[in-house]
Amino acid sequence: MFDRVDHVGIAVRNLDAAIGFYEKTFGVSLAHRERVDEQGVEEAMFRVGESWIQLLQPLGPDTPVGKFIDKRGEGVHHVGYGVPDLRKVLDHLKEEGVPLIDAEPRRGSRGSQVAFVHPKGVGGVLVELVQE
Ligand code: MC0
Repeated sequence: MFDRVDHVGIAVRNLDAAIGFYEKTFGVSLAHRERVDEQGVEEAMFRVGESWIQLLQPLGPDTPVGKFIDKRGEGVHHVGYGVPDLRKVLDHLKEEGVPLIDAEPRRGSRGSQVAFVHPKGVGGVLVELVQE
């Protein structure tokens, strides 16, 4: 059902500072930067093998990542899994009774289709399903 770890999303307060840290410390180069207003974030992506590290700065306090940082501080925010057929996976999760944040696919970054699964159904881990 999942065919890869697409990305790990990491909540940061200051995107420019975090990009600088990742480049200098881990020797990775910025591959993509995008503001996604629908999700209330600006993101920066680094390629690592077939996966991405995604740094997320909230666009304001009343956004998913803004609220997360207020409550828990910076850190791992979600895991994104690549799926070949997002609708099929959503139908399967509905049948399994797993609580979904998005019952239907919506627009993610890089032109992808995404849907989030509620952390209360996944042992406290926010999961994003990504179809490129
Ligand atoms: C909140 N909670 C989390 C969490 N965010 N648990 C694990 N991981 C997270 N990231 C927990 C809180 O601690 C709390 O637990 C409960 O969920 C309710 O939290 P809340 O602060 O009251 O917030 P809600 O309920 O308003 O919203 C939480 C929810 C929301 C996960 C539903 O953040 C959401 O819809 N997220 C999906 C969209 C998203 O995250 N977008 C930003 C990434 P307790 O135990 O205290 O009840 S955008 C992105 O990633 C894009 C650009 C992309 O890749 O394409």
